[in-house]
Amino acid sequence: MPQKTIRSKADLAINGAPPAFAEPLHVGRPNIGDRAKFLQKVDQILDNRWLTNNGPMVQEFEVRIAKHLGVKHCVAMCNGTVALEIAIRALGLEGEVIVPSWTFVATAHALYWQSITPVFADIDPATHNLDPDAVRRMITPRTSGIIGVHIWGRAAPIDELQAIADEYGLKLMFDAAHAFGCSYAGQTIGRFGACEVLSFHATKFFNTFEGGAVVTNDDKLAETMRLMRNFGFSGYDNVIHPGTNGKMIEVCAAMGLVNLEHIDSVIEANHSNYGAYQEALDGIPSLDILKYDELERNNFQYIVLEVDSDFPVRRDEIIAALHAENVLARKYFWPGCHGMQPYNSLFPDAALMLTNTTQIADRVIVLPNGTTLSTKDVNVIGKIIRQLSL
Ligand code: T4K
Repeated sequence: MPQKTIRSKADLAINGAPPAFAEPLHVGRPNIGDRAKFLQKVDQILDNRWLTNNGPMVQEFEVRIAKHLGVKHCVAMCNGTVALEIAIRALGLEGEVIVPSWTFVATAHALYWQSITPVFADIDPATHNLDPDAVRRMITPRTSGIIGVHIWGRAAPIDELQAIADEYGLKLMFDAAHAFGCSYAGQTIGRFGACEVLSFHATKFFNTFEGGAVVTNDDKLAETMRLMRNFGFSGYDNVIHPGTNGKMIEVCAAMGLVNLEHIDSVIEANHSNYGAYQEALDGIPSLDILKYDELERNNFQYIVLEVDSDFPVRRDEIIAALHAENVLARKYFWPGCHGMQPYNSLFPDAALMLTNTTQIADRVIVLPNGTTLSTKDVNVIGKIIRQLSL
C-alpha cells in the first residue's frame, strides 16, 4: 500500500521524505496459487511417503506441462540451470557454442561448467534478442551449436537462427526460461529447435519454488535426458548412461500443479499492471517501456524500461531513487555475461563485438510486476519516475 502522495521532488525519499512503500516491492515476487489446495497435496505426498524420484506428482506435472505447451515431452528438473546443463550434454554440444551475452549468467555458466566455451554474439537493440548477422560472424570451425534466449518472453528470431543452424550443421536449442506461456508466430514456445529449457524458479511468473524442465518433440533426446537426470538408471541396479541428479521433487511438482490452475489470472494481473505502467509513464521524454507484440501470447512478467542518455538523471540514479522508496528495481542483465567472471578475464575484448549489448545494459531498468502489485502501486512508481524526469 503506498504511504504518501507525490506532487513534487520534495516528496521523494532521496530528498528526505519517507519512502513511498513501508515494505519492499520486489521484482520477481512469487505468485502463489490456492494455498489450501497446495497444503492438501503436501499432505498427500507425506501420506504416500513418496517424496522424489519420479513420483506421481512429477509425472502428472510433466503431462500437464506438455499438454499446456502442445509438445510431446516435458522432462522436469530441479531447476532451469541443471535443465540447461543436461540439455547441452544430451545434445552433444562441445567446443564453442554461440549465446547472447545479454541473458542471465546461467545460460553461459551451463556451458562453461561443462568445459564448453560460450561465444557471445551481439543483440538487436530493438528486440534485445540475438542478431542473426552477429551470430554468423561468431561461427568458427569449433562451433557446435547456438543457444537462443527468448529474453523477457519475446521470442528470439527462431526461423533465422534455424536457417543458420541448418546451413552450418549446428545444433540449435533455446533458453526459454522467460517464455513459458509465450508464442512465436502464433505457436506456443516449447516446440522450437532441438529442445527448449524452462525455468520455474520462485521469481518466474509461474513457479515450482525451484524447478525447470526441458521440453521437446524428440523422443530419443527426451529419453536420454530422463536417464541423465537420474544418474543414468534404467530400473534397479542398472546404470546405462552417465548422469547426475537433476530430479524435481514432489513438493515442487505439487506447487506447479496448483499454480498452473491460476496461470491465466497471473497473466491477466501482469498484463493489467503492464497497461497501468504504460499509462503512468506515458509521455515521459527519453524513457521507453519495452513493448510486447499484442498479436503473440505473452506472460508480461517483465516490465523493462530503457532510459536514454538525455534523461535528466542517470539510470543508476533512478534505481537509487526507487530503492529509497522501497521499490527494488533491478538492472537485469547488466553488465551482460561478458562483463562477469570468468568471462571478462577470459575475453577482455569481448565488448568490441557487443556494442548493442553494452548500450542496452547501460539503459535498462526492470520494475516489479505480479499478483502482489496493485494499480495504485504502479501509479505511485510512475509518479516517482515522472518527478525524476522533470
Ligand atoms: N536462463 C535465464 C534467461 C534466466 O533468467 C534464468 C533464471 C535461468 C536461465 C536459470 O534458471 P534457474 O536455474 O534459476 O531456474 C533471479 C533468479 O534466481 C533466477 O531464477 C532468474 N533467472 C533471474 C532473472 O532472477 P537473482 O539473483 O536476481 O535473484 P534474487 O535472489 O535477487 O531475487 C530477485 C528478487 O525476487 C529479489 O528482489 C527478491 C525477490 N524474491 C526472491 C525469491 C527467491 C522474493 O520475493 N521471494 C523469493 O522467494 O536471480
